[in-house]
Amino acid sequence: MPSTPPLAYVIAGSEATGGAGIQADLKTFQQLGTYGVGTLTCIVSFDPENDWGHRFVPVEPQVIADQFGAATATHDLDVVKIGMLGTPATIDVVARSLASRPWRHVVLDPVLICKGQEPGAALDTDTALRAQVLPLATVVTPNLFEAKTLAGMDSVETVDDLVEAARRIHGRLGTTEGAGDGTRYVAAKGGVELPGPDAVDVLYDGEHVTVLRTPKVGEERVSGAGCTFAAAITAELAKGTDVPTAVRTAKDVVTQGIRARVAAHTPFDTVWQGAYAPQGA
Ligand code: PXL
Repeated sequence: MPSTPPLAYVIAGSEATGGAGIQADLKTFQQLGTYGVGTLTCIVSFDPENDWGHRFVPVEPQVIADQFGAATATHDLDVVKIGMLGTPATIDVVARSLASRPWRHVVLDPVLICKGQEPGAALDTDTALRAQVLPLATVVTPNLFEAKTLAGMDSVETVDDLVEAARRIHGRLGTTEGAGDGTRYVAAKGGVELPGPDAVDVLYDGEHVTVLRTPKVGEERVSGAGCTFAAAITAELAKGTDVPTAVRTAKDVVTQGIRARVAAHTPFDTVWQGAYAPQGA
């Protein structure tokens, strides 16, 4: 008998070492008991000869559209994560594809700058992301830098600043159309970037602020944490969980994945999604 696992879809870039990008997304989907489907937007290859800088190659817009067509014709997909897009042309085709059908949830990880891209090109990309994709998101998961940029703030240095950034970003999200009950959420990640003993994230739904804290695991950033967080939210939503519960589970997945992080020859370690087990299980 064929089975019908929950389906989780991701539109994101490849990060060739396996630590971040669609590789991290699909591992997270699998670990959380969902069937992963992926559309590739770009290929990032870190350069071991050049301080692990990012070499970035976009996928042709038509090829992105073709992948989207294949994925959506094959499966009834209604929850999608958007990861790295990288160019205005990619943002355009992804935004048009997303708008062509209804979604229960669009989880946007607003990956803004990739080391090695021209600053001018990155600015165009930020503007296009804000204008074309942000309004389609039901959940957006900026890190500190992305929160500051999307909110148009000069600095984000405290939990209060992060809450203010989340409020401002919420104002840029779309209104009721599409999403389950119409509520939109900003899950802004302080991670290790905010001072203090805890990794603090802020969830804002347009009305209520929830502050989530777990003790920091070291002070170093771990590659793939942001990708894993948004992918875990996506998988939990695909299984039918509500957003606040999905965000709590995602924080737990990332915390456990960082505790069990994978050592590598890069200057940073990477998240091990395979370590996650639901608490109490
Ligand atoms: O972690 C952000 C990220 C997302 N997607 C791709 C990446 C990276 C960072 O390197 O390469 C493809």
